[in-house]
Amino acid sequence: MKTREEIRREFPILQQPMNGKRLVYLDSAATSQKPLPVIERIARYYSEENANVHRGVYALAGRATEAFEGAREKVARFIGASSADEIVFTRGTTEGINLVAASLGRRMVGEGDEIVITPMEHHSNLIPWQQLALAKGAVLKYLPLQPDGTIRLEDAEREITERTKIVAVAHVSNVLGTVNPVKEMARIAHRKGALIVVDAAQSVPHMPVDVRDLDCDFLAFSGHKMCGPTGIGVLYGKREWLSQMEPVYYGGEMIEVVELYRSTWKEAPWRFEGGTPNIAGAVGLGAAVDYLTGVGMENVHRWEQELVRYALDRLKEIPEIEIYGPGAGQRAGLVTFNLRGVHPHDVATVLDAEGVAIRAGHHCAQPLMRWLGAAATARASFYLYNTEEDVDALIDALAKAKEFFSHAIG
Ligand code: C6P
Repeated sequence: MKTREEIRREFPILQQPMNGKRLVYLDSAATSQKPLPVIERIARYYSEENANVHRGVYALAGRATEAFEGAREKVARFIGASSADEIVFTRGTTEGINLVAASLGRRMVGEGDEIVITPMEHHSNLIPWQQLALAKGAVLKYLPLQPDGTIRLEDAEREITERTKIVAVAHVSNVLGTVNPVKEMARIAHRKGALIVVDAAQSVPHMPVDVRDLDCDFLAFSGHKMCGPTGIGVLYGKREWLSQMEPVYYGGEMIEVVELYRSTWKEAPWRFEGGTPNIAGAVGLGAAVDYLTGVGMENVHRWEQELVRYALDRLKEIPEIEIYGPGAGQRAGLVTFNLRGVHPHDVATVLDAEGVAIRAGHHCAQPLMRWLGAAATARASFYLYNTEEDVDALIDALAKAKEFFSHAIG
């Protein structure tokens, strides 16, 4: 097994100093850094394989198609899908969820039907359902949040009813770090005749995820948060759903026969991939999957759990810090917090001067910010290349911020 330092060395960007300090990158929930094998694979694609896919009859086009479809198979294996046909390449989580809402959602949700979500959803898994409910006269229901930022299955049992058509939930909250019981929620949804859409943007990169074990109907995630490039993501969908869904984007690549006044579509997943896809992105994502599989997702998860426990412990050394979200047992590898009396942007600016990169803002979860009673928060998020030394650097920098803003903290 590779050591933490060996892994860190595989990420070229982390080798450079930042503001004269060792770069401590604690914003992987926003986007992860990329290891050399992924960067090299994308370069090799453009150096040796680049052509458009699915249409060329020449050898180079065959190579590009093989690389592209090979990546689809890698992704399918990575998340335990039954077959590569259940993997739709998208631009990212946002596009995947919008696709389900715009295609299946528009068809199956009617007036008075219910869509059940939670207040901890990222805007990407909130607005598509909100707008669908508005367009259809459907009821958007929110499961209540407990004070520690978790949801209870008994509430799901009560709120998901025979009128519920869709349950949409984050596997892991990007703000609270809460790991939601999606497997149990899938069981409840199915028992009531609803389907479940899982926003896995913050889970697939960090823990083993098996879609057949979860028994979710759809699951969306982004390549750029899991060591892959930006602009590529995945929508997993059970074949029984994908095969009956209408396309959302019309154009090249997705058709079977086009006549003057009607057209027919390719099978899923290609019918959802209108236009030239992000071929290099998919190939890079395939390389990211290989890389993470090489490290082992169990190892990634275990390491992040250790780091987050360590961070939660050390943050207690600064009593002026308020931490949001559940305890270490039900929390993924991120910590959201505020330094009392100080705007998180100011905290992040002081940390930046120390080479520590964290995110500050509303994290695309404005309803959740209102629930927390905070205009914004700071967030440190961990990945496989972070070390305890990084957490120590965070704590040291926070101690400096506390010192610097002591007048405001009082
Ligand atoms: N969250 C964060 O810093 P895209 O932008 O489509 O790759 O992913 C959207 C998305 C959806 N769901 C969850 C739970 C997410 O965390 C994100 C992205 C980033 O928290 C950017 S706001």
